Amino acid sequence: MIIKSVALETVCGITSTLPKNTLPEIAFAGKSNVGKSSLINGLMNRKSLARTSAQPGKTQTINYYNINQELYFVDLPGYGYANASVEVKAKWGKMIERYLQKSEMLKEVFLLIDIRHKPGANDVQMYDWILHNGFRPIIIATKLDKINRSQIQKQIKQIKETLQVEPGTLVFPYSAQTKQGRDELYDFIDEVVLGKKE
Ligand SMILES: Nc1nc2c(ncn2[C@@H]2O[C@H](COP(=O)(O)OP(=O)(O)O)[C@@H](O)[C@H]2O)c(=O)[nH]1
Ligand SMILES: [Mg+2]
Repeated sequence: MIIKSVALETVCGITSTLPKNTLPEIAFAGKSNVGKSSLINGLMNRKSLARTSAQPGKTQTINYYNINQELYFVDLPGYGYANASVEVKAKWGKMIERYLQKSEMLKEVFLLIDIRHKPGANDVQMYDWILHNGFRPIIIATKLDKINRSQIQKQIKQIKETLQVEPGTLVFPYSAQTKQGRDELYDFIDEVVLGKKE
């Protein structure tokens, strides 16, 4: 995949109607601070179009990035930040649920997990939620540069076991710092989402 154009096309608030897109969508979900914005920026080849860590959890919006007029990257609001109120959490839940249920062009959902840590209860819940809405979550294990090479397989195994993933579930390790793993993600998007062969 070669990035020719990117644009933040739609920002959806809590109550806004979701856009009726005609291009395929790929969604990115994960805990706040897991590296979602950094991954999206990395994939888009932009330093900061997707905002990184300004005020985690402040903006509860769904952001649609139009990539090459070919597909959308959809940045879902993060979860799990410590001081979110019950009200904010409930709104978040409704918003994600609506997105997963109503998005007719949604093809794949990526779930980001920090490669250093055992997934938490929130992550397990998100995984199950994606699954129950008819998608097979694809795991991206972020912050790959923060662990030793010798730890990678052990950490991936822990992630798979904790989430109790379906057999054959794909796990892509990724580093926003070195961009390691990016080509594998581009290939996956090309082949599975866009149906292109090399
Ligand atoms: N070393 C390293 N830091 C990362 C990586 N990805 C994200 N970060 C850092 O982790 C913090 C949170 O990243 P961000 O992309 O804003 O996370 P988000 O809340 O999930 O969107 C920022 O300080 C990033 O620079 C990575 O792959 N490696
Ligand atoms: Mg972010």
